[in-house]
Amino acid sequence: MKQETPRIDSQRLWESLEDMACIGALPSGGCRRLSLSDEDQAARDVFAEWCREAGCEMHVDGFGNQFAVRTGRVPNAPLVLFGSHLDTQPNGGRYDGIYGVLAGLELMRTLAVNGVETDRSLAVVNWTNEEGVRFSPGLTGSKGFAGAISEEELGALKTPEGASFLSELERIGYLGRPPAFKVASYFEAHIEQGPILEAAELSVGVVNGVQGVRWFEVVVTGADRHAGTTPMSMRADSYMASARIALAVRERLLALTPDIRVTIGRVDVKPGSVNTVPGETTFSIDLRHPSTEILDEAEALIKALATQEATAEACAVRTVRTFNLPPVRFNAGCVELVASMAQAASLPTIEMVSGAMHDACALSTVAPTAMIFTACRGGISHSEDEFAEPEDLAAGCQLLLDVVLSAARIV
Ligand code: HGY
Ligand code: MN
Ligand code: MN
Repeated sequence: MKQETPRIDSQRLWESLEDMACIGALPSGGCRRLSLSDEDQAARDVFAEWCREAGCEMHVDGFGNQFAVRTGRVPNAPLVLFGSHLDTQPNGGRYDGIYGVLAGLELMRTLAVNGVETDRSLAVVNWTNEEGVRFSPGLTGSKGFAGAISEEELGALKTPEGASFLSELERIGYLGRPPAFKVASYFEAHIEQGPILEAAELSVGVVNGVQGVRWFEVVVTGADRHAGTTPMSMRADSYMASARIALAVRERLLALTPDIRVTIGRVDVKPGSVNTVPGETTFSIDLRHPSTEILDEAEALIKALATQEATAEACAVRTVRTFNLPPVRFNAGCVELVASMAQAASLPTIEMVSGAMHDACALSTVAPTAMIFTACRGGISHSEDEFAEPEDLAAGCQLLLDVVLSAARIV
């Protein structure tokens, strides 16, 4: 007789999200838990305690990734892994990443309460430094787990103030060792962080891939000069050159294709004095699109425009690509499993490509992977205004449970 799939407890999930949001809480309702900060450590400690209470065994690997393992009937078989990240943006929301981790915990709690056994072992994971705010670029834990970070890259990973990733891991007590398990498949539940599901009045989406992401660092060099005595025609103003580059890049990339995404999120103007023409300006560019050809064309345009506009301001410029995540296609079998379990639950969905990058991108290089999206209000994320309806989060969590139970069967 087919065992009824147990139902998750929506209220318990919501309360966990609310309790977790108290750690690193900001005055306007968001969260700040930068990777490996004291707030991140506190969130990790709470997560580990909740997982132990749910009957899981905790493991930490050499990148600080936390794994809560629920042993199955066939403990040596590759396990089913699911989760996301607890670190946030500086003015982050309550759900980006956090929902995927706590939906995984709710799944473990539901199985424990109902005494459900699985063939394969299960594990919920909190990946380290998904956001890449303190330690750039992001996806550190998941890429490290996937073997995509060299010893050299790991050793060089530091905050702008010079704190090293490994020393910070040690400081918060989360420097572990490689786990012994293998992964059969990975599933990540995450808020969409975009407007598509809400506009379609859908609770959940089936994610079949992620658009490509490239980060650049642009350093514009002019000359420090007196703000009062230096005629405008005699300046090499690195900030003005940067502003010209920014506007030219946005205009020309939008002309290339309207669905490009280009963002300048960090600008550093030196010497940063009110009455000195800035001799050096450094800024970041975050470029995204589902097509590699478009990304290549856009990258060439960025470099050409940087030179053109800097030269027009008598400045020099250096544009370096610091991160490259090629477009990702998830495993067709996993995508089909998510879609079929949604259909079996009479849950209307659409298939979609993620605009945001996720730890699932790294996992997809080492295990069959797919994602589940839930709607979020106005598609707002990386903002304290981020919000998601409990019903949508519950629908996504129940779908994750149905998918994981199916993937955990050894037939
Ligand atoms: O940048 C991203 O897309 C992710 O939300 N960190
Ligand atoms: Mn995220
Ligand atoms: Mn994010």
